[in-house]
Amino acid sequence: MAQMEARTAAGGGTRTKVPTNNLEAYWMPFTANRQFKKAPRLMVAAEGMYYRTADGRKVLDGTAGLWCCNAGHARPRIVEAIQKQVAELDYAPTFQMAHPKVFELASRLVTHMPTGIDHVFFTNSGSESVDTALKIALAYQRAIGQGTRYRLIGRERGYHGVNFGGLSVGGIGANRKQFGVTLAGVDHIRHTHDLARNAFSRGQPAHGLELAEDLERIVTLHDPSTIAALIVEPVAGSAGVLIPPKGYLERLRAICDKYGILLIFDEVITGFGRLGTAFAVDYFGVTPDIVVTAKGITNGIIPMGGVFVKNKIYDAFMDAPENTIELFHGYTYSGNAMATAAALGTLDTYEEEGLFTRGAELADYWADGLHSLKGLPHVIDVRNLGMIGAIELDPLPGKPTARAFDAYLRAFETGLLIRTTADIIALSPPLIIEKSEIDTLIETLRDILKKAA
Ligand code: PXG
Repeated sequence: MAQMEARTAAGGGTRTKVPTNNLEAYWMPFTANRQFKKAPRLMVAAEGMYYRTADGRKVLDGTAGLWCCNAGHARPRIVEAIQKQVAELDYAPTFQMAHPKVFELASRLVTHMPTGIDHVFFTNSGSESVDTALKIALAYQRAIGQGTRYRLIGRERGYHGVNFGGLSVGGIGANRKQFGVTLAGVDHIRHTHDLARNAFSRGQPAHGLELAEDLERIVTLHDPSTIAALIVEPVAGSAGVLIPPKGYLERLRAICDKYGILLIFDEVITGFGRLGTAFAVDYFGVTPDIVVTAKGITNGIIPMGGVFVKNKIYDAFMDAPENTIELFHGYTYSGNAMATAAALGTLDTYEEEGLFTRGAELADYWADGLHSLKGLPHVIDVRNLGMIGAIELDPLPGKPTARAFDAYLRAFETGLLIRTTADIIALSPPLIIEKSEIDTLIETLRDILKKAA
């Protein structure tokens, strides 16, 4: 505040001091700012499965924050790790030097990856992880003498963050249309959402395996010699929880192998136990070449991401003379000491509490609860996988998104945090959720949907 007063005085202008509780200065991300600021929803505390709002209400966290607090809130191991770290070593560069714990973290993380994926590059978010993965894919193709492979292929309705690489391979029109320019040399395969054939599927839908063949169309169109990599979310999250049809990811893997295309799985939401396995690679038994992660890596507490690569990729960069910087890429906070400590505390929590597999124990109960909502007004689909759930609503005529957003507001008032995208309600509770809390979540939703606009 003192700084702000000083600046105003020095400028000699007429600006008045901004009160500390003014909501105007903060330009909120992915938010209807003016609507929000008229009736703000502010969280002031969190513990376990619950948030506490500024007006003192408890809100059950049905979304693990934004798909990230997989171990719940205020977990002691993580709190202690961060507190200890800040007092011991707050920051150390990781360019041409480092701190010991970041090696410990990398070594521990790769033990949760499939055999042959033994290296991880750290970033600070999902968006940075995606762009890092795309750059590694391009540089790898050059390193192995395949420099004509410059194209990056994504999928319609895919979400890969908001930086230019991720935006380009992403397939959500609303996220792209304000910006015009995206990367050149990008194409998209078709998405797999097909309610006509798959509505109310429990787990992976039965229909749609043939949509993987759309990659063959792209290959024919552009020629394989121009394609570096395909990036997909094993389960698309942001676009409204699109679950891959049976056999689909396996087929994508086979086509990529056939043409020397790298397969990148964006596991920013599926990673760290969301499906009842450590990663989606285990759930589906499909091993990509690169695995993109973020969010749950630190339980969402300190920004961090990790890009895991197959040994053949890492090794391809290690051919040059020893004093060469192998990859001209990195962030001031890659492997940041505080994020590293948070990640180690998070990994301790996941491992000690068996949270990577807890989702598998709860998945059937979760699916039963979700599918009991079939038949409620305007519910046109219920879908689930692991500890992910989605309820798709028929949009209000002429007012897309309004019906789901109304449900979101009423859920919040009733004490339940859900997430909506278009007219789809997405659910991804912390993996520490108890069955009784699943009951509360489902019954609260049932009440809200019964009275849907
Ligand atoms: N990839 C995927 C698959 C994601 O889900 C990102 C990349 C980008 O991560 P960062 O850390 O840069 O935001 C994401 C992020 C939602 C929602 O409600 C999902 C995300 C972010 C915010 C909201 O579905 N996913």
